[in-house]
Amino acid sequence: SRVIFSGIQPTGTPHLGNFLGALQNWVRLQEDSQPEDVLIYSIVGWHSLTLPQNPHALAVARREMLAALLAIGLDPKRVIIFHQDDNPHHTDLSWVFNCITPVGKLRRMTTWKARLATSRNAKDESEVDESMLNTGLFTYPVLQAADILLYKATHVPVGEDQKQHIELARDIGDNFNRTFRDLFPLPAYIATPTRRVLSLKDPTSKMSKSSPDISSRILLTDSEKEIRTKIRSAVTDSITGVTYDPATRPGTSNLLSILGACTNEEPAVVAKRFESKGHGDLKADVADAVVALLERPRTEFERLRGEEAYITRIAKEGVEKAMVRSGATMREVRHSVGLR
Ligand code: AQP
Repeated sequence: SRVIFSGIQPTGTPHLGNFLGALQNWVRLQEDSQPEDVLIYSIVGWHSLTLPQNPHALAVARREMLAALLAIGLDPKRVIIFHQDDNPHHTDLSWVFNCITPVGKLRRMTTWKARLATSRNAKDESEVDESMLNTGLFTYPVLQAADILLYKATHVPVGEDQKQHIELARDIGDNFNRTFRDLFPLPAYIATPTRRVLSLKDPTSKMSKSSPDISSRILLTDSEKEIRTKIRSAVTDSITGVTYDPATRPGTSNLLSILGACTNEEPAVVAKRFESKGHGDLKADVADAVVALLERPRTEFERLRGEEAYITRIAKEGVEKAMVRSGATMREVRHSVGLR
């Protein structure tokens, strides 16, 4: 039997990248699961504090993220959905893990290196000083390891950008097992068919909730009109014709992989259909496909976001189920380290 764990930060409305890179797969796993499998999906509020958040906006996004997870088709009768910050065991285990994780290992995380580089716009990473970045950003992957291992997860479906963090979680679990006792199965990363969805405005970086440019991403809640406008204004290139070449034509290739994700085809195969056509035709087809893909989640979300009492009840039932499992693990952990 499998224990599947994944999480998403309540840092804003989920976008097409979150949906194709992670959330759609969460639903597929629910549909394909066996009765003995356990699926646990968490809204990881503690993680979102690593970057400055507007407290009011965070509170709204936190509640709406739960509505969004239900809107995409996750069924709280079949999977555990809960707020990480409702369950104190996550920070408890994260502390234990902090105490067995070398600083050098965290310095090697590419997400940390990227933060360092952008914070100083530095060319040479070795010259950057860390004094301006908060400690939470640095130890974030340790908290993520705790999220996963707390439930003794065996499989973790996340976007490609998170792969190195799953390897770290395996490392930390292995370290605990060898230092204390064999407690944690080592989790495997589950790849999603769609890898990285890129920003519509800067196709060298990923589509992201926290980008200040709202037209760089398509939200799960966007209307048909908004989706069409955003895709029409997506940055491509001035080369005639359509070919799939992510290195030299990132914008065009991003549109091809979005369309391929919707039609279940390889982007290079999609490109063949547009050989004698132009960017305008491609964008029109991408827009049609995305509108169709997001139609149901969007209407469901509009319906659910107003159902406050229902959302609150689902959150409460979810964390109760989660804590039965995490409580058992924390008793074992405390026993193992000597804090009984
Ligand atoms: N552009 C993307 N393409 C494919 N997958 C993506 N994911 C995020 N962006 C893309 C995947 O979505 C899941 C949830 O992500 P998260 O909320 O935990 O944080 P993130 O990866 O940092 O996502 P964002 O949208 O960029 O949020 P902010 O701007 O707040 O940091 C993960 O499985 C992730 O891989």
